[in-house]
Amino acid sequence: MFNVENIRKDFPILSRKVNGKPLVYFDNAATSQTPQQVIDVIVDYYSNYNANIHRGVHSLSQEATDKYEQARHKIQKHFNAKFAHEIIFTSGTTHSINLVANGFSSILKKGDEIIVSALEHHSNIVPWQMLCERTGAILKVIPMNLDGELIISDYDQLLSNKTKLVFVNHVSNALGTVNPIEYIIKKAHQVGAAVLIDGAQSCPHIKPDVQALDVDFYVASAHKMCGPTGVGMLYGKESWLKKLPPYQGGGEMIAEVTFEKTTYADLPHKFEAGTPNICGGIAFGAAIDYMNSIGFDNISSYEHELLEYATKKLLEIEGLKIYGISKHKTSVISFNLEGIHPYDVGTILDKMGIAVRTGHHCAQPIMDFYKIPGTVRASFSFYNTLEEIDVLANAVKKAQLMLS
Ligand code: 7TS
Repeated sequence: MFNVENIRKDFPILSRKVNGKPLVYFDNAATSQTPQQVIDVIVDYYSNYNANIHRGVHSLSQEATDKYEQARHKIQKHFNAKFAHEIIFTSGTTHSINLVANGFSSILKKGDEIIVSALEHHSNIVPWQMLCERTGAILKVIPMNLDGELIISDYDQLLSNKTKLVFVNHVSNALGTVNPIEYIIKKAHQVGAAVLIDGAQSCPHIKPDVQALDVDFYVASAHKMCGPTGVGMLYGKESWLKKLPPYQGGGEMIAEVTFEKTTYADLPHKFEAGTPNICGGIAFGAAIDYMNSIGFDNISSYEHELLEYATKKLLEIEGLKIYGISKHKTSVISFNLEGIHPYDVGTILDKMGIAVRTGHHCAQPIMDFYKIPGTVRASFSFYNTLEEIDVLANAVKKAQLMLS
């Protein structure tokens, strides 16, 4: 049974104070908090079996290797990948996207087209612009509407036999919109294009099935799913991962090295040069176990309740505008108070112990679309409560009084 008070006991940080007030942590889209179960795994690693992996014959190295590879299998199972070697450990979503973008340097030709959406985080824009500069490929953009949704009929128009790759996020970090990725993937495949889905903001709320989606690449970061920072994953279909060249050269990614020629290791090691974030990978597996023990159905229905309640409470405040009002949303509310800069609101909320993000959220094109400098973003997780939303709504009212 889902019991938020019991769940909160798993998160030591939630009982601390900030600026003399109980912490209300509403910056979950930036990074999630870490439960004791994951902290224990990190402490256990450094206390009991810290060793480099895939190389030592000694017992500690074997133990660390086994745990790291078990984590890969947990991630495979969670995302329903066909093979464990289709899961590449990376340092996070940004690294995963750059790995794929770099690989496509040797595939794209001048005049090929690639499609992005207007709702992206900078990390799913800039690597592709860099790819276009290197190859002469052309970047096309699926536009958005005022509700913060993609205009899908325009996507249909952009697709052609020149399209080689489509990359969109599953969920927008700035607005919380859930994009129709099933349709986007199906349509891209009809013209022979590959699809990368940025799952950084979906994976904390939704359990994606990469085989059912038939997606070519799916990427995520552990730190948004109750895991540590500095680790994430790239899922790639085996056929694509075999086709892409390695991203970085170094130890562990080779089969044989001579000064004349080097051959590369099989998947997944071909993409995992150097000593990885071993503890992070193992803790990522533990974070996935933790989230599954709560259950993604429970998580999404409870977070939906938080979203509905917060939307209602915040809209009671005169002069408050919410950006992103799609029916298909995760628990993110981006808003502004009329005539007041979001940064000022965020600063006052912090004084009251409430953590939100303010600014452009690394999604400047969305802010440009709305002609605003940024928003205040409150993003909720399954360990937040309705009472905390009351605290937020009251604090926003106070901020409005103080600032207007
Ligand atoms: N893609 C999306 C959709 C994101 O929300 C983020 C991070 C990234 C990629 C990059 O992930 P990283 O783990 O490699 O940094 N988003 C945010 C955010 O919304 N606030 O802080 C970080």
